[in-house]
Amino acid sequence: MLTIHGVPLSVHTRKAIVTAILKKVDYRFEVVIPVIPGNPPANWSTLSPTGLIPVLQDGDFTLADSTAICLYLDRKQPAPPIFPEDIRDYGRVLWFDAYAGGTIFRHVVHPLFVQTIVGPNIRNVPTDRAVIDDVLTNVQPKILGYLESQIAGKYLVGDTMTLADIAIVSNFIVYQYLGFEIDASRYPKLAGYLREIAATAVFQRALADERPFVDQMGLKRGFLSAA
Ligand SMILES: N[C@@H](CCC(=O)N[C@@H](CS)C(=O)NCC(=O)O)C(=O)O
Repeated sequence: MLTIHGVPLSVHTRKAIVTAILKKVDYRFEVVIPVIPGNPPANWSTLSPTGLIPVLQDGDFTLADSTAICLYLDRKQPAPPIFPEDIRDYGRVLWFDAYAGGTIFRHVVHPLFVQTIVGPNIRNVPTDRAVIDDVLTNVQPKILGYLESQIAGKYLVGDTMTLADIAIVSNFIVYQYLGFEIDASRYPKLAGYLREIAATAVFQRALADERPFVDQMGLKRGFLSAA
């Protein structure tokens, strides 16, 4: 059986978990919380050269990157695929995955997470409201506007769930856990898309499994009742 190390509510860990659930790959979960000093196991730097989560172990084989893990799972259990056949759609899925990690996470979700959770609750550093305001006012509108322009159906690319949906929606789950909301009057397609993907059976199963962590951390789950 595979082992996924990470925190179920982390953006990148959820990518691995949702992909495993979608493909009905059996896995066990090991909780590793890198932001809590002393939490990672002694061999963590061997498992994760960057120190980040998630990490996948399949027997004596180890992978430490969510996209690498999802691609590995896609080969290990090809059905259902998380990449479309069409070459351009394939390229677009890779693009959205890169955009999710390199832009949405890096410039929106990560700074909001650090300012609302890691700083005040773990590192004893007060929230810097100016950072949050800058993300919401100057950074986020371009990203949300772009996504709004890309949504034409239930899924971002093609007519089945792909890594694009898994990666993008995973970011906005955390965004909403933190109490931030997508303005549905300004971004109606994006708001509807996020609701629909969160309501799929695979996401519902992943979200149910992470609920104890969400409750323990006092995060917001109200947005999921609409899903
Ligand atoms: N490119 C990596 C990014 C992983 C990443 O940023 N993980 C975050 C959690 S979502 C993490 O480990 N943060 C802990 C830290 O920054 O110390 C991937 O896709 O797996």
